[in-house]
Amino acid sequence: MTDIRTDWTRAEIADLFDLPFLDLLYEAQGIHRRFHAPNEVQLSTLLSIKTGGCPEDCGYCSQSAYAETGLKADKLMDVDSVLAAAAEAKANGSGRFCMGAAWRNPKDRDMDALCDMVAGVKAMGLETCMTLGMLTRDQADRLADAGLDYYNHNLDTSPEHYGAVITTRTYADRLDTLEHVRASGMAVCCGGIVGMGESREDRVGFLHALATLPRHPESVPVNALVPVKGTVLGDMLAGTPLARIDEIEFVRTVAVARIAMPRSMVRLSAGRESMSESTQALCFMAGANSIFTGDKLLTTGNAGAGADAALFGKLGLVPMAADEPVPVAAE
Ligand code: SAM
Ligand code: DTB
Ligand code: SF4
Repeated sequence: MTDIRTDWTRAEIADLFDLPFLDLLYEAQGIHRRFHAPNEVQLSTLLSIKTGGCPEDCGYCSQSAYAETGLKADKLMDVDSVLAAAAEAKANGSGRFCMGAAWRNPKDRDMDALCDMVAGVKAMGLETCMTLGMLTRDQADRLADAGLDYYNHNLDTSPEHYGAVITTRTYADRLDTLEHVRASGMAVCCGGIVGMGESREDRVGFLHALATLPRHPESVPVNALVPVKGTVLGDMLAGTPLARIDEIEFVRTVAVARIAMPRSMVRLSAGRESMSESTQALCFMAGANSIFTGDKLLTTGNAGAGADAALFGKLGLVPMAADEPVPVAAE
């Protein structure tokens, strides 16, 4: 059996989820140690370069025009302000700068500014990542040529649960964008959200969809829903037992992602601010080896540098060197 498999069956993924918790963690940690430095964690910093007023109806998102979150819709930031934020992220020890825009897709008229941002951030010695919605092949090529290392585009959940969360773009649309990103030679960052009221079977389907892509994403963000008041999901789940994902189930999801996609970086993403140190430590044990740093994600809060430094100190974790080559999976 080769180590990296893209032929996982749903039953195999479901069986991993069903393992006794300690067996699951033991297996995930063993795989983690074969493929990754056990105590190194990659650090990424997010910046919302275009906030709010998004035409998509993603039920979790504070930036959707369908949400009543009172968030002001901004225009695309200017290049210099983005570069100033990137310089600050670098000074704070981050290795990757991820720029997010609340768009269905970038307009061609935005491409010059976006490429300037990528080239400028890259010139600082940071890895570059963008998440701008759907991309055409031409747009992906332009961003890749400008020096974009990673493109983030999430599948978000299982194909079955997807329609309960988003109706304005399809799963197939997302797969098309991922194909364009791959074809342009960039590394793929693709994951999703747990805690949206989905079932265990949906979490199985979500990881199955990721682990059976033609090539595993180099980066797999696992977000725990940050329930935002005024969003469909934030309001629907408020006050219900589903309002927050069970933390053991969250750790299981991280562990199964690690086992199914051994080489990928698994990022403990949104939702960390409200997670105990012990749960985060279990996530690292389960194979998470990347986080977002800083006190803000795109629009919501994040753990912050002080809390992270304290946690890393307690656990003996160290930031991953930022100068390792971007690991685009070779066939
Ligand atoms: N507009 C672009 C897109 O959706 O492709 C990029 C930005 S979007 C905010 C990136 C990802 O953030 C989403 O796919 C979703 O997985 C995650 N996300 C957004 N809001 C979230 C929330 N409230 N809690 C957890 N994750 C969230
Ligand atoms: C991802 O999967 N998580 C990040 C990143 N990709 C762009 C975004 C999390 C956003 C959390 C909600 C917010 O701050 O608005
Ligand atoms: Fe728009 Fe992205 Fe938010 Fe969906 S997740 S509403 S596409 S910003």
